[in-house]
Order: sequence, then structure tokens, then C-alpha cells
Amino acid sequence: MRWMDEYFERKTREVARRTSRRSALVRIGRLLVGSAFVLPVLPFDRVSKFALAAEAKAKKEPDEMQCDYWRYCAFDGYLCSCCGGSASTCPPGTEASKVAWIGTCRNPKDGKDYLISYNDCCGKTACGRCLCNTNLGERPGYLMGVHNDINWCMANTNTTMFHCTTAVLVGVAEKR
Ligand code: ABN
Repeated sequence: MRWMDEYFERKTREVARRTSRRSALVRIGRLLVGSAFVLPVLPFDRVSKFALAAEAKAKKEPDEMQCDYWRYCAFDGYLCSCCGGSASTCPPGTEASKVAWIGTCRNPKDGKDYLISYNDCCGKTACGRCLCNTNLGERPGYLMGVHNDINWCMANTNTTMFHCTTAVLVGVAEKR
């Protein structure tokens, strides 16, 4: 087997003579850069990933911090859920307005219409987060009874400062 050892030693020395360390690094670098361009365009199966993401989104509970939440269909103000409260409770340090704007919104889950009371929360300056103006069923100011661009805190005795608005579920809207 000595001839074999000598043969491989000779070959290895030849390669080492012809190949500098720098050229070996250049070749490895080229290989890495090439694969960075080629790998992303290879036909990986991404379908299942998108399908899973869509399914998860469909299952997700309605987000009370988003203006498109069904209870906010006739909303005018800042969402209390973005201001330290929730869709139906005032943030600490504020109190619910004594009067409110009433809207009718359809719950997409059961297809029923519900009465929603939009009470302002009073006692702090305007929250300024998550402004939401959906105003379903609202009419301009000259029809006062159906106009909601109003500070409902004006009827409170302690303070008339408007902070944010809640959307309290009152009950199912009855058909006449
Ligand atoms: N109901 C919210 C609001 C408060 C002040 C002014 C306009 C609207």
C-alpha cells in the first residue's frame, strides 16, 4: 500500500501548490453568494403556511381595539379600549356620561341587531388614541335627535371633560 500513500501525497502536494488559501476562500464565497440568490427562488411549498395564517385569522376573536369591531358601528369618539378602559368600561379616573347616543348594530356571529349605548367617559382630557367615526344611522346637526357629534359629558355635574367613548350592549333590538 506504500505506492498508494505516495500517490495521494503527491496529488495532495500538487493541489496545495496550485491552490492558494485566498483562492479557496474566494471559491467558498462565490458558492455562498450563489446559493443566497438561488435558494429563495426554488419552488418551496408555501401554501400550507398561508392557509394556516388565514385559518388563524378567521378564528381570532373580534378585536375591541379596532374600529371595525361590530359594536362600534355607530361610534363617534376615541375607543376607551385604547385608553385604559374597555369596550364597555371607562378608564380609571373617569366616569360614564349620564346621557348617551344609542345605535343599532348587527352582530355578525348570530345575525341579530343589538342596541348599543355610546356613553362618553368624562373627567380627563381627550385620550387621542384610536379615533373611530363610523356613525351608522347618524344625521347632520340640524336633526338634533339623530346627531351624535356631541359631548355627552355635558350632562354630568362633576366634569364635562370628554376622554373617550364606550359601546355598552343594551339588548336585542326588537322588530316592529
Ligand atoms: N361623543 C364624542 C364626542 C365628544 C366631544 C365632541 C364630539 C364628540
